Amino acid sequence: MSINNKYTSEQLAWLIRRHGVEMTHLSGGSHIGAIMSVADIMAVLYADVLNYRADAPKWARRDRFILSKGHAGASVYAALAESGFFGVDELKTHYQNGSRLSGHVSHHVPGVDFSTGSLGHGLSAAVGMAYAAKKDCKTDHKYYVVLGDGECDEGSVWEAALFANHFRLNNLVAVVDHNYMQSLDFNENTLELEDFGAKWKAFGWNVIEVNGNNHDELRDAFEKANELSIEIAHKPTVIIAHTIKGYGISFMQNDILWHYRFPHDGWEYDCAVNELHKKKPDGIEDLYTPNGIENPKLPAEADDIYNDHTFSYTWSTSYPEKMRRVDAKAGTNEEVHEV
Ligand SMILES: Cc1ncc(C[n+]2csc(CCOP(=O)(O)OP(=O)(O)O)c2C)c(N)n1
Ligand SMILES: [Mg+2]
Repeated sequence: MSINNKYTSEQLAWLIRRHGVEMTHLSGGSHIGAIMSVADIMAVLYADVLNYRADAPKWARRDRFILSKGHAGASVYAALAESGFFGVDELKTHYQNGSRLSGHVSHHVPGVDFSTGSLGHGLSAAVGMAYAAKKDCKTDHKYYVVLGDGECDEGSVWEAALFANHFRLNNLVAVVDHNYMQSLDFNENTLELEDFGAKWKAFGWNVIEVNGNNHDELRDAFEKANELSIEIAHKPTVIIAHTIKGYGISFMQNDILWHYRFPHDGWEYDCAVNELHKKKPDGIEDLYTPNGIENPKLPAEADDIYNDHTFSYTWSTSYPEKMRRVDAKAGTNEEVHEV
């Protein structure tokens, strides 16, 4: 059973993924890969970690949450709607003219504390809020922020990290969705990040590394973050959540194409929906296609599926072979984490 939600985290993660497919499909909006990658983190947060009241979004004791990788806004909108902050039907308006559910995260939406989308700002904002709460001796809530790993190319992230350690912000937990990719390429072909955990450690943070598509590991990590923030010199904690971009739909996994591409009418939408239906947990309903799609269009021989669309794939020698994850078809999270 979940702690804070009528859904378990597994149910909520499925719903976030299903809404994510529909919302990007209907709007022709981007970032489905980023939504799928972060869905499990969002689900565990809203089912088991964050303290909130859907009927009172500004409740003073709520845990504050910032999705700093605001391009995955559909994931937080879906989590909020399914947690009771507003009606699930409204999700269909995402990215449409006049909708408050803008493509990137908007604070006009109930349950959202800070607008994001321009990368590199969420941690700084959370650090400022956490610092203010400490100064005001408010210890009845915490501050959570989820960043992208490519986002950590932004210098402001590291200035905020320095500040958080210096002021011993043990009321702050950052999670990095470490999917090894950003918008056009692997991180390592853009700006080298590794040894990522060592970098956070050097900035003074407690560091926990987990499989970010595994709910038990995530739950344990959040629990451990609570313990560490008190035990270890009152430091902030970062959870480095190793994920797969596009996780949950085989032809989207580890394929940079799906950062910007949306599931088009035809086999892309049909296969995405049917793949999700094969793993649908009991006790939840699919609002859009309750029984999946009966006669799904399948990709034809000539369709561009399972190809690697990362332009640097053929020339990069710096990226470890196992990290390339080119075999999205066979890839599972477990295999990837053998590295
Ligand atoms: C300041 C800024 N520069 C560029 C962009 C365009 N942009 C949107 S998503 C993205 C890649 C983000 O990669 P990452 O943080 O790893 O997130 P992921 O999609 O992999 O979860 C970029 C560069 C932006 N939103 N903000
Ligand atoms: Mg990334």
